[in-house]
Amino acid sequence: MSKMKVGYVGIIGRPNVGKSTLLNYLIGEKIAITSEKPQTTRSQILGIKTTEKAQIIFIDTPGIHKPKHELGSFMNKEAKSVASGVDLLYLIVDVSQPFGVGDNYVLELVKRYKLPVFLILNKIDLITKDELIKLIDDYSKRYDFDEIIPISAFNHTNINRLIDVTKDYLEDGIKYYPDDQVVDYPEQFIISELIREKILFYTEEEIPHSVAVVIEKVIRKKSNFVIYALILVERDSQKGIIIGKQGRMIKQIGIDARKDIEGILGEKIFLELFVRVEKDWRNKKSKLKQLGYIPIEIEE
Ligand SMILES: Nc1nc2c(ncn2[C@@H]2O[C@H](COP(=O)(O)OP(=O)(O)OP(=O)(O)O)[C@@H](O)[C@H]2O)c(=O)[nH]1
Ligand SMILES: [Mg+2]
Repeated sequence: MSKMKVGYVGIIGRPNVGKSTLLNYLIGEKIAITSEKPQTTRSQILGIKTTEKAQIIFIDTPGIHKPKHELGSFMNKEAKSVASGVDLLYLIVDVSQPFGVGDNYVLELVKRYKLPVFLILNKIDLITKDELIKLIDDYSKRYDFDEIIPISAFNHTNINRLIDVTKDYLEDGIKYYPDDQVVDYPEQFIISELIREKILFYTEEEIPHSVAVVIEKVIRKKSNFVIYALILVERDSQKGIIIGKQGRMIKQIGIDARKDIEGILGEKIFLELFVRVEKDWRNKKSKLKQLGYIPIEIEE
């Protein structure tokens, strides 16, 4: 068998810096949802990239933030625990945002892991060359990063270089996954995530974060799939907003989600959406577990 570079890369950073956008481009498929709103990703998402000479397993994580409820605490644990199983970390930052307390928190965390760290300066399409040079200078004083790589996940700038340099940090080994496998999650996961993505897109303020989506039933019919999904919200008022005037909002969410889900499944589907109020679900541990947000215990 020919030699291959094989290894795990953890993608870590604050919310909204472009971690999932980068993951999708690295893998070449939409395997994680993205949005303009922070705290989109809620759990680790594994993406497998296999080429002739390498298999790199990327693990996207929720953005690290100050948690306001149990779901937020779960998301932070999920992010931090990635460090225990990877060979290399990508610390992603958004160059269009000033360095602040939150950035410092994540940086201090990453320093403790004793792993090689690539500082990835994302969204360079939003700043000038001079600004970028200054940022690289500032960041190299903060920590001795193994690599500093400016990219635009959105415009696909410099990603090939990122992949090339990554391979240099991986050991020769044997593939963990078959060549055609790109994710390790069940199809139901991405179906529920795509519905949540449309809700994130169409709603504002607290609503995007107060929503969870559960796939209740999938029925295989001769000419299509029928998918029944339940949207959980925390309050009656939120239920009203998701449904919208004369049901217009939920209809639109359904239309958009259906298109994306059909793209992924490669088949026609019929999507039935329901909304239910589940008071304060983000603070209920048993409910979180039921929804698949199962905390990983990590030793500090
Ligand atoms: N201009 C610009 N926008 C970008 C770039 N990369 C990502 N974005 C945008 O940044 C926003 C956040 O992207 P995500 O990939 O969802 O960010 P994330 O880090 O996964 O966020 P969380 O899951 O909340 O932690 C989206 O609106 C993206 O389109 C980039 O290189 N340039
Ligand atoms: Mg994300």
